[in-house]
Amino acid sequence: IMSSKSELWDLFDKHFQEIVRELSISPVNGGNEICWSFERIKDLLEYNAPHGKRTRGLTVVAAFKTIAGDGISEDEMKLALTMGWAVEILQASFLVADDLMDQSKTRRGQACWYLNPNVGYQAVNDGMILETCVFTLIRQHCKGKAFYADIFDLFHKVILNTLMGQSLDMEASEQPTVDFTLFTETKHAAIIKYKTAFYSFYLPVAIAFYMAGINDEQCHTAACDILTKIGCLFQIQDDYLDCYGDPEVTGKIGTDIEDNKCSWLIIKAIQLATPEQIRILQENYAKKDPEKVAIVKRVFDDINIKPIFLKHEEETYASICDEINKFSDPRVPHSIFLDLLNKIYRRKK
Ligand code: GPP
Ligand code: MG
Ligand code: MG
Ligand code: MG
Repeated sequence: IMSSKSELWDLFDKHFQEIVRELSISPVNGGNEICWSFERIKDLLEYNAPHGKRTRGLTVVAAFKTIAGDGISEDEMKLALTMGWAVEILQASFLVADDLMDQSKTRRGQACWYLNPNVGYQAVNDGMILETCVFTLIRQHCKGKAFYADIFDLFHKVILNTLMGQSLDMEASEQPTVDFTLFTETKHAAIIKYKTAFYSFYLPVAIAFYMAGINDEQCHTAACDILTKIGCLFQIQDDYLDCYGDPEVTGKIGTDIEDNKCSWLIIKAIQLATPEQIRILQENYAKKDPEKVAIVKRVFDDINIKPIFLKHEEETYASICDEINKFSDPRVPHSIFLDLLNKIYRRKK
């Protein structure tokens, strides 16, 4: 039916209003005495769900179309759009909580949700409300279908992985002192895989697989392996953009240096720095002072971290391409992986 990417975007965009309507009507969720509270969900959703790149949500729809082929019904298409929004709303729930934890200022070009005067720490509850919206959508739209249990379990497992990854990210950064011995490549690899890769790359494709009847462990494991590798590259880019991205383009202002994050840049810097540079990093990392942040960035520049990142990105891209070429399952065209990889390669936002 649709061919161009912008048509899919428009269709996805239009579907959001239906999602908002459904989730903010109290009879679906509970009694009328609490309806004012459900009206608030409308604001919560509209502020936090639709302003991103929508890569994750659109991936559900695009992957489902690719696997299921031209024979998909209008109902199936609608369900794919709904599940796409479920993933975008899950992402919104993570971001609302993450921005509070990271003390960020902006997200997607607007103030972080928790910074709104009538929100504050209520953002904790709002993040959890958004998460339950995901399960409302799954229940309302998938109950009774063959893949209901698989999709339900999938979300549950992926959310757990993400929370464990976020926990590791926070554990490393909430140290009272700067201790670079805690920042190892192994720990960084675990953090990025768990906090980002599963929900951002495996989840959307796995939903499409289940909807299309692909539920064997072998195929899911093989796809998950490739998709989490794409996800790790994506988070390494995110770490890089935190320092070198243009906030006008990314829509967010970096906080990793201030927050004592175990990010790809500091891991590389520790590996390449001279003892004197290590001393400077130790003295200036994890401080809210903009001058100290600038000193850390200067050390990054001095070790030429930009070209090192670009080389890493290029090599990782090539190695993931190799892995995709080795994937062989007649039900799953390589374009599902390649489109995603090409979409993120050399991204600026
Ligand atoms: C990215 O970390 C990971 C997430 C936003 C998901 C984990 C959040 C939970 C609450 C489980 P990040 O802090 O580097 O992202 P960003 O740079 O977008 O703030
Ligand atoms: Mg953050
Ligand atoms: Mg974070
Ligand atoms: Mg980041």
